Amino acid sequence: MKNFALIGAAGYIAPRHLKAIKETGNNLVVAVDVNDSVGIMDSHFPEAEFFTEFEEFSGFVEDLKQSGHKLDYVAICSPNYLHLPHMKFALQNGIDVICEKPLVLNTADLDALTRYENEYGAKVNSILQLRLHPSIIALREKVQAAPADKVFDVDLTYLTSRGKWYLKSWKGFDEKSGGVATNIGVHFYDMLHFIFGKITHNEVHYRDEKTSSGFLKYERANVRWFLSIDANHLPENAVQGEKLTYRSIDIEGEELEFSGGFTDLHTQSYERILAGQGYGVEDNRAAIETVDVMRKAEIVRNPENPHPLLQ
Ligand code: NAD
Ligand code: HP7
Repeated sequence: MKNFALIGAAGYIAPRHLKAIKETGNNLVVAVDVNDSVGIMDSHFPEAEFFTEFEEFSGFVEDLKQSGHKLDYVAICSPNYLHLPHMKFALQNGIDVICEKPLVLNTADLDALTRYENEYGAKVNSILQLRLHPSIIALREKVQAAPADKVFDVDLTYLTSRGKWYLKSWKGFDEKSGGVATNIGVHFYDMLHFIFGKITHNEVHYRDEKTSSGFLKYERANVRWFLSIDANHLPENAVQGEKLTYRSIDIEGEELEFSGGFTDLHTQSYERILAGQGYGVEDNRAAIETVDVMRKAEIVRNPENPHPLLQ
């Protein structure tokens, strides 16, 4: 049984980590969050220690280490801009990391992580759950079975509506979340790289606080993409879940809708990590570089390859 700490226990995604720790037969020793709405912990680990001050948390973790009970993993569910310092804290204590996406905001931060891994002998693992989605795996196999010189024409539409709260939270501030293409898009840029190979071209056609669109070339695909958290863009056949989403990949007229099937992917991610097969720093590089470039890119006016929703 492995011993865990959790950073960001009061947030939206933390319950999926609590569930994954429990379902993989492991133990939560301690959690920290600046917000104390963490009653959810009782459903999984009623005995766990909890702190609202990072200093108290870090003292506790260091004491455990000195008493010969070093933690095995620190799971990180804090806001994106805090991933890097929180990962450094774990690595410096020789503890492996399981960190939410985006692993870091800037490409250069990946090199810092590698330095810390080497210096302290601990490993970074990330949550790239779309790589475990059955529809995505099937598509990857289909692409790999096609003639090697086949380049697919792809339209990717990723619509996931959010209320007014989103822009008022840390997610609405570029310096904290990286903006919508980083915070939400990073999943599908990683997925596109996973399916279609190396990225060779990256242009941005539109960018505001709720919506972003552009054109990407990979070894095996040309992709017109459109991402929005604005409900006004949703089509009539959007999937009605807790709210409306529409996640679709159109490959030369054949549509793959992949709005469902997300629920257990965190537990599967943990299973892989615990088996030593986690996605590490370098697995994240392509998508982190993609969003890093997108944040700084000049907008292409009158593009040759606009996504249909932009026309
Ligand atoms: P959230 O705002 O709901 O939760 C973040 C939590 O971190 C909050 O409870 C906040 O109080 C806490 N926090 C802030 N500063 C802290 C600090 N210094 N120390 C300790 N805790 C601190 O956000 P969320 O949606 O849960 O997102 C958390 C992370 O998970 C982000 O990196 C996000 O990108 C990622 N995420 C991933 C998925 C996915 O599909 N894999 C889904 C949602 C969020
Ligand atoms: N929701 C909340 O209640 N709180 C939140 O903070 C977020 C959502 P989905 P996920 O918005 O930051 C996606 O669209 O897939 C509500 C991204 N993941 O299915 O869980 C929401 O309003 C993730 O990287 O959200 O998360 C819905 O009612 C990104 O950080 C419901 O939860 C996150 O949005 C489900 O909404 C975000 C993927 O796209 C795979």
